[in-house]
Amino acid sequence: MATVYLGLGTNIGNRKENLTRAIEALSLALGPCTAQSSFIETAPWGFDSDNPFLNCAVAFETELTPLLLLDTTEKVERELGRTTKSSGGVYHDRVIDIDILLYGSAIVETPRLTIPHPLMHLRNFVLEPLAEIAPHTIHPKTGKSIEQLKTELGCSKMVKKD
Ligand code: PH2
Ligand code: MG
Ligand code: MG
Repeated sequence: MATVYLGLGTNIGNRKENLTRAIEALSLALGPCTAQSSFIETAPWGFDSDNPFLNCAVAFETELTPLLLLDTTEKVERELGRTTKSSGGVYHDRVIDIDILLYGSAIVETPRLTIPHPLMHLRNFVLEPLAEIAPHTIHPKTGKSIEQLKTELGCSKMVKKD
């Protein structure tokens, strides 16, 4: 059994409903969500858009391998209506994005999947909600806690939405 942390984001449609529906669908596939951060409004990072994001972080316990977990998160993204995938650092507005941030203390480097998420330590919209539910969890690549990574990145102004 591994504790996995997922980062969820949405910037079109009813964003609160999108996050809630994604968490429900993930719970059906994986079992109960064991921790959930608040929903945080964040500015689009890495691309220009008029549509602000709602982000959150959640935890699950799972027996699935990392790649089977990725199949599951991608299936839930499709079920919720996601049609495009961002690649090569080119981002688009999206109904839902579910990223695997951490899988226990595993380091996974395959063409399809990299864990820890390769950009998580650079993103306030990930570290802020993740620090609410896993402040002392160690990022296995840097050896630093989530709280420490968040402090080092510096916090931008974020608005809690629930
Ligand atoms: N996701 C991205 C790119 N930029 N910005 C915010 N604020 N929130 C996101 O979830 C997000 C982003 C790529 O997946
Ligand atoms: Mg993403
Ligand atoms: Mg993604």
